[in-house]
Amino acid sequence: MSLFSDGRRRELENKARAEGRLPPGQSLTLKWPVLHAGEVPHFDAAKWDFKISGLVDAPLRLSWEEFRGLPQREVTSDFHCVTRWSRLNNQWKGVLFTEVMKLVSVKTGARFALVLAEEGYTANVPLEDLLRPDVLFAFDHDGEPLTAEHGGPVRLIVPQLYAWKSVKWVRGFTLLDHDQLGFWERHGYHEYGDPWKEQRFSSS
Ligand SMILES: Nc1nc2c(c(=O)[nH]1)N[C@H]1C(S)=C(S)[C@@H](COP(=O)(O)O)O[C@H]1N2
Ligand SMILES: [Mo]
Repeated sequence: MSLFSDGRRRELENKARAEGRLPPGQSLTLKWPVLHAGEVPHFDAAKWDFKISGLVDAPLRLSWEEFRGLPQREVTSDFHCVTRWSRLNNQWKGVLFTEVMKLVSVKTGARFALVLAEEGYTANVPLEDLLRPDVLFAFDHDGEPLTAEHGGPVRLIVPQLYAWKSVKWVRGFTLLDHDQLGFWERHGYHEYGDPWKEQRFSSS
């Protein structure tokens, strides 16, 4: 990185810190690192589906065309990775989590979701967190379709939690009455992951 661009980065970082936009222990990146376990999966629209299961009156399965055809919204939010970088003001476009929830009838007792992705990646998130108005299944980032390495064609975005909860290549979720640990959470990451409380690792 050139001295000029790092000077600019540090200037913006100080501003973000002063405005309370940077959680503790995070530094600002103007780039967008790529981070995931395993390979970038191959996308085949004909085989792709989105499934909602668990504590719903009837399980739901949507094809790519059906999912893609749901009403879309734009949301701007910040993205905080547990490896200590934050990327601010990301413009996401996609289907709000609450929009998808209009298609199912949730059974009483549903309190957690296990979000499911290609290749067996999972992340657990309380249902209450997913119902926030800025949580969405994003197709676009900063006006461009998401690249495959960033989770395209569609990824979940949960801005208020560390980015490992923002599941790339998402394929659905299961609603549960208890918290079931996902991939990183089983490997020692915090079960909730609030960046403002630095909930990076599990204490147990
Ligand atoms: N399916 C899947 N989603 C994932 C991951 C992964 O390994 N697999 N890694 C998570 C982590 S740790 C981070 S920081 C973000 C990174 O997203 P990015 O590569 O677009 O920056 O994706 C999250 N979503
Ligand atoms: Mo991460």
